[in-house]
Parts: sequence; structure tokens; C-alpha cells
Amino acid sequence: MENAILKKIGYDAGNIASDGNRFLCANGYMGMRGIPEEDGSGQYAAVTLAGVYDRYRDRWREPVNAPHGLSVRLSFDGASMTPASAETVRHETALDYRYGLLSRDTDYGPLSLHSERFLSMADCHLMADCLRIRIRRDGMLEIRAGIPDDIWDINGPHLFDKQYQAGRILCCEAVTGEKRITVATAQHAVPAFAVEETYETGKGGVFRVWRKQVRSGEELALSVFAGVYTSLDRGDCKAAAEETCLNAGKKGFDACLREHMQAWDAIRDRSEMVLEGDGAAALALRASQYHLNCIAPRHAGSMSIPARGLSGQTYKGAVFWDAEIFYFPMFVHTQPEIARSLLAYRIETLPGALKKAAEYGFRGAFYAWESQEGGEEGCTNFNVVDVFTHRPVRTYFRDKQIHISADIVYALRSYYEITGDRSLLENGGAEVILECARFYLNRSNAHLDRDDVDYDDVIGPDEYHERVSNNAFTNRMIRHCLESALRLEEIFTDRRGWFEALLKKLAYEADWERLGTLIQRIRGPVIRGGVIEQFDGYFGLEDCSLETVRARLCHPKEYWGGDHGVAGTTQIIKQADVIAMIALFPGDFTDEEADANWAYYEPRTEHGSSLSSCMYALTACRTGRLDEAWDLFLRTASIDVTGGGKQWAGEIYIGGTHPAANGGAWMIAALGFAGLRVVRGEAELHPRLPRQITRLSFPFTAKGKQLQAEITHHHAVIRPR
Ligand code: IFM
Repeated sequence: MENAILKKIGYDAGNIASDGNRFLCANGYMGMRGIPEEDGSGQYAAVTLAGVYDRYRDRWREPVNAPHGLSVRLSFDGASMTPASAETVRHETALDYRYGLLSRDTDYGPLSLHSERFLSMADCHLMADCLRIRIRRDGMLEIRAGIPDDIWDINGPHLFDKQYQAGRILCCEAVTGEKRITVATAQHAVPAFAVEETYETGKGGVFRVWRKQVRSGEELALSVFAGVYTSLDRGDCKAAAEETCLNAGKKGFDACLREHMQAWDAIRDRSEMVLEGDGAAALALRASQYHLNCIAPRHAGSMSIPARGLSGQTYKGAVFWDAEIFYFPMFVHTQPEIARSLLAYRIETLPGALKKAAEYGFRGAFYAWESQEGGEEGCTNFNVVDVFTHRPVRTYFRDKQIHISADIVYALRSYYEITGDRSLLENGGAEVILECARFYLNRSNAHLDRDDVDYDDVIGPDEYHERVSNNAFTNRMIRHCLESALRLEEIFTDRRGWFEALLKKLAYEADWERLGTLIQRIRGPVIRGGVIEQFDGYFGLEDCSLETVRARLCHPKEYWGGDHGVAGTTQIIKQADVIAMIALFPGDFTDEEADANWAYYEPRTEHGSSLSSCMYALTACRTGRLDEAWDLFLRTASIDVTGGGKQWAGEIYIGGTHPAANGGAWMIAALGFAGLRVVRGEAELHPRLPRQITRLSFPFTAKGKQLQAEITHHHAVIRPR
């Protein structure tokens, strides 16, 4: 199929970190960076586990990387054959986005290696690899397949007391330092050649080794299967990992691959967009969908997705507002059970949010800005390291980015409006909304001399301006949160007794009375010539160009925000802020107002976050700036094709895949270009198709109905599937 495969010719040692992201394989339970089997921690090999975290000493808490179960290393006549060290004649990598199938071809001269591997969508604990070695010269070949000891960690190590087992099934069992979670990786190999298998266990890991005198023209095939379990999945995780790879070995690589492909077919049947008219855009859109679909937690009823997916430990593997505002729309419209899992995670972590609010002296729920398991706050007080002094910089994301709780409420309410499913609200969702609203009741700043209420000392989506007052986005989100709390009464008119009992249980009666008044009193933004002021005093900041600010940088990795950042005293912003508000509340603004704000803020936006362009694109679609929308769409959708996006915030590495941009690409195509709106379960299209697209087609669901949207420049229809 056209536009389904990402290819790269050559082994690019200088870009190995970015290639590991671009060629990622994942299945929601774990992610494996897309680098050759021979590579190790020096090339950032990693198998990142979803939802398993550990802290080593006083370093940042981050997700745990499991030992690598698909490691295969070759040597020929004593010379090691790895793309990183040997002179390769040719090396090619290809990722088939339809099936998350990663293949590579390496010509080492005396031999060539072809492999195909995948992380199973049919059994999330399984990964499999099929290798073919072609011999071009007589000589002594050694194949070592095993579980090496070297694990790439940013803030590790995380695995201790490693126990290795050699034999037909290799195994590495280890425990994490902080919570003593056992992680077991088992490996089984099925060679299609008859050579004695020997084993080596030692400091470097556990390996099976075959040594064979080979002749030119010979071909050797080998399948390798690995099973991964942790004690969070099952008490006997070692036995489960062994069983997984043993059963896969019995079934064979082709049968496992078939099951995996069927699972992907089912996923794509529910979510795949088809874009015609521009090949590069079609590939980028497919890439976005692959990257978001492959990290969705299908194995868990209550789990969310970290900001860098399963591509490694960047951003501490934490869940940000990215989940509710950027990934949620694709899932709720295509696979609502995943949207439900993202929100169930927030319901489950409500105790963490209550605790965080209490730590700051407030009642209600203040969710973690960087949420780890149990809702624990991963964001530190010093989240950036200064490139000049090498000292940690005090940042206020954790304390002041209070819009996070309202973002969660925004998604909870959309889930109900789009799916018509009230059960999430009945099972903890209503409580989350009420507790978030309570937090904003407490966090507001009332005045003796005025009626209106401020939200002082906050940070909006534009993180370069810290500790500002009345960020327009934040205030609007808070209003929506309070309105959503009041709306619960209407949603539960037929369950009045239940709802009143809930208010009673939460001791909410007095707070309930205050909600309506606060909604009326929240300060609205200052508007000048139709342009909304991002926060109090923003218009008074230096109004200079992006180029001027960029020219003031003294170091390429310098952080633009905070007390001393180059952007702080200017109107240059990091990412969509007022424009994000307009995109989330389109009904509040006329097209003219939306356009005036777009025209003002776009040139002042660095787009330093991959979350930015999609919000601008959505508004550009609405106001008919279709060429601009198209460029922003390409920028958003192609980020994990090109390996783009910022890699550094000060001295902190922030590279990885970009699920928020992946979700953003879906939003631009479905909500922007097709103009999909689901209002009380009824779907409508208001297309704004850029001239570059000749046809756009995609499946979606609305109140349980399976539908298909078809848009060309001549017609736009929704039909049942
Ligand atoms: O959530 C974002 C934030 O808005 C900007 N910095 C990166 C975070 C994770 O993607």
C-alpha cells in the first residue's frame, strides 16, 4: 500500500536517538526503540514499560526500562558485526505503519542480515523477531541471542538483584529499587539450523550461543521470542514470561505475526483516516495515527499515556494535560474505551489530587502537572537546568499550572456529551468534577473593593511567562469546570437521590451554593481591538519579533522561560494559549474575533512545543486561512516522521515521540478540515478542505453509532458503517 512505510537508508550514528523514536514499535504495554538488534545502551536501546515507575536515590522518578529480550549479536571470523562498529556496505530500516512491523537489512560484506520484528498487539507481553543471515564468504559465524545486562536509563539504574537463568528459555528476573516490583524478561529462540546451542551467563547478561563454520551461499534463519511481565501483572511473572515466549515458539513466528496483524486491522478499521491528494501528507497522517494507536493502553481499564509515549523515559514518563486535550479527541471519536481508560486513570488518581491541593493549603482536587502512578506528582520544583551555570532553575509548572484540573473536567464532560455514556460520571467522574470545582472555589482571589474574582499567580499553556494573573485560557477553563459541576444536577435529574447523597458525602452543600456566583464573578479578559490579552499586563511587555528574541540567545539549548529567559519580558510566547482557548470554546467567538487573535498571536508564537501548531491550525481552518492551516497540519503530522520537535529544555533532554502532536493531526483533519461536530450524539460536517486534499475519509463513533465521514471538494457525507 502506498504511503504506509517509513524508510531510511544508512546507519546514522549521529541521529540514533531520533531514529529510535521514529522507528518505535509499541503495543500499549511496552515500547521498544527502533534500533538494530545488535545495539545496546550506548545507542539508547530501551524497552519502556507503561505505568511502572522507580526512583533511584534522589534522582527523578521515571518509568522502568525492562531488559532487552530481542538482542542478537553476530561475529564473523572473530570480528564483531554491529552497524555501530563495523563498516557496513548497506543498511536500511523500514517501519510499516499499518502493522508496526520493523524490518532492517544490513550488508556487512561477508554476510547480510535481514530481520522483521514486532511487539504483539494480540498479546501485549510478547515481542517477536525473525532473522535471516545470508553468508557470502566461508568462515566461522557466531550468533549470540540473549538478554544483555546493559539497560539505558536517564536517571537509573532501576533494576537490582538480577537473577539470570540459562537453558532453553533464558530469563532475567530483577526488582526495582523503590517499590520492589519484579520485572521478568524471558527469551526463547527457534533456529532453523542444527548447531549445538551453548549458554553463557555472567556480568554481561545471559546468552545462547551458536558457533558454526559456514560456507558462502548458506542461509540461516532464526526466530526469537521474548515475554515480559511484572509483578504488577501477575505474582508469578517469571513463569508467565516464560510461558509467553514458549507458546509463541510453538506457534511459530508467522502465526504470531498473523494474529498481530489481525489485531492491527481491527484497530485501523475503527480509526484509520485516508487522505488523498498529497503523498507526503498521507504518510505523515498515517504515521501520527500509528504512533498514537501503538501506545494506547488497550490492556488496562485505567491507564493514561505519557507525554513521550513509550519511546523512553523523557519527561519522567509522566501524564500531562496532553492526554485530555490532545489525545482524548481521537480516542473518544474512534475508540471510546481508550478515552474511558485515560479518564478512569484520573478518577483512580483523585486521592493524589486531593493530597496535592491540601499540600498547597486548598480543598478540592489539584491534579499533578506531571502525573505518575497513583497520581503522584513527578514535576519537581527545579525542572530545568541552566546551560550557563549548570544549576537547576526554580520553575513553577507544578505549583501554578492550575488549569490541569479543569482540563480533566473538560474531557470528562466531552466524554459524556460525545458517547452519551453516563457510567463514567456515576463511577467517580462526578466526584472528580465536584472536587476540581471545589479547588477553584478555594484558589480564587476575591477583593474587598471589587466584585470580580481573579486567579492570580498562575501559569497558562505558554510556560515562558510564569506567575501571571488572569490568564485568559485558565480563567475560561475554570468557568467551564464550574459550569460542568452545576450541569451534573441536570445530567442526574433522574437520579436525584443519588446525586444529593453524593453532595452530602462530599460535604458539598455550602460549596454548591457558591458555584453559580463564582461563575458570574470570574474576571473576563481585557480585549483591545478585538485581541484578547493573554494575561494581565501582557500588552505592556516588549513587543518585538521572534527573530529579535532568538538573536538574543547566547546558547542553542538555552531555556527561553523563567526569571531570566529571553522570552519572559517580551510578548513572545511558547505555544498556543489564547488560541487554544478559542479552539476549545469556538462558540464563544465570532470568526472575526478568532481571526483577529490568530493574526496577532501567531507571529508572536515560537511553537516551541509540539502542542502549539494544531491549535493554530484548528482556528485557521475555521477562519478560512487554509494555506496556513495546511502548513501547520504538515508540521504537526510529520513530527515523528522527520524526528523534529525540540530536543532540549536547558540541559534536560526532552526528545521522544510526540503523542500530543499525533492527536493534534487527527484533530486538524477531523475537526478542522472535515469540520466534524458531535452535538448531543448527532454528527455534522462543516468541511474546510485545503486545496491539496482531494478526498478525506475516516470512521468515527457518536453515541455508539459506527459512522464514516467522506469529504471531497464536491460533497461531504456521513454514512453508517
Ligand atoms: O504539556 C506540555 C506542555 O504544555 C509544554 N511542555 C511539554 C509538556 C509535555 O508535552
